[in-house]
Amino acid sequence: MSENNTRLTEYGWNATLSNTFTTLAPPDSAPGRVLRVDRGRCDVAVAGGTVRALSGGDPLCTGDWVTVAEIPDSREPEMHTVTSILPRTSSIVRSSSSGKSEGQILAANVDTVVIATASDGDVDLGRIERLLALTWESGATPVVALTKSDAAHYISDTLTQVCAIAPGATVLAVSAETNEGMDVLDAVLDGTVAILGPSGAGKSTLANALLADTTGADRLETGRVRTGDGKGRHTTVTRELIPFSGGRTLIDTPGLRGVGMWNAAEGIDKTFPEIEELIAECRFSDCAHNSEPGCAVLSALGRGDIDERRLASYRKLQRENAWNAARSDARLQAERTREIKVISRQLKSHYRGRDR
Ligand SMILES: Nc1nc2c(ncn2[C@@H]2O[C@H](COP(=O)(O)OP(=O)(O)O)[C@@H](O)[C@H]2O)c(=O)[nH]1
Ligand SMILES: [Mg+2]
Ligand SMILES: [Zn+2]
Repeated sequence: MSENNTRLTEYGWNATLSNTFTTLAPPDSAPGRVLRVDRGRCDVAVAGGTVRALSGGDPLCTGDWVTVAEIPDSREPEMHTVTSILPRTSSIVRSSSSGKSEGQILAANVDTVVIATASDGDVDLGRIERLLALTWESGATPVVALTKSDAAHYISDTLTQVCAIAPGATVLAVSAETNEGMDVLDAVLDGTVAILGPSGAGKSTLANALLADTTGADRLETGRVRTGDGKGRHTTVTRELIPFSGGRTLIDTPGLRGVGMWNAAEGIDKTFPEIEELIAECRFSDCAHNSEPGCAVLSALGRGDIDERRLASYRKLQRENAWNAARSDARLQAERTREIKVISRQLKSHYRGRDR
């Protein structure tokens, strides 16, 4: 690793990335990490500081490792362009609402996802399962944080309930107010950490608490109503990557209103292992678990071995995943048909020109 890349180690630069860079980098480009993306531009941390760059052709997202090159004689001084994206170790993808045939990448190269859920009100188990499926699918490790434990009435019941629906994941009760559970949370966070959850879950407050050692002051705007300047509520609008203690980085995200399943079959299976195991025992390999004879899922349900709510949640995510896959297949098909038409038109005019 070259000496002048030490600043990049704060952002997670390591020997593996260094090797990849040496192998894949276009000439005259430097390595960097995308901190945030806005309107075709991005902020990229490079060895010498942070530069603005044009995003280039492929969709980029916060957390991407890229190569950049300075644009000579650019009207904007020191404007760079992204020349390539290094292979991602993980990517958090949801179905895009924009009607494209691809999913939308929320963040790349994330090691740990904190699923923030406020524990001071009703806990939406289905939403936690949805975010678990998204996280398992991404390749990152999920940690469920039940936030605002200082304001919760039945925190131990909630903990038990959430542990039961999050097999394989760490579940913690935390409070940024009293610091309960914060040291344990800090200890289980590894590498690049993304905090996901609905608006008001306490994501930015949690991020500020984790960053406090590094930045000394609140770095991110939270939903706290500011009394001094009467400016009211401030909420996170962009995804931004910030370095913090132990060579880790943190991505605070805006509240996600919808997180549709996208190519998440494996993630869904990993979220519902008890259902997944049963499916292998169904008599028919294409069993829909509705009324088929020899259905292991239905008999387990009848015996009370699996939870009806879990099964409904599983079905909902499966249906959504299948629907998005079919929709994207249809779009891809339409795009391909369009391309073929264009090509055959070009061929026709080519031959017409030749025959003349
Ligand atoms: N009592 C209590 N309130 C909290 C805690 N963490 C966050 N809050 C409050 O929850 C609201 C939303 O917090 P914020 O971090 O902006 O949520 P975000 O939208 O997920 O980023 C704010 O009013 C916070 O003050 C906590 O640990 N305890
Ligand atoms: Mg926020
Ligand atoms: Zn079945």
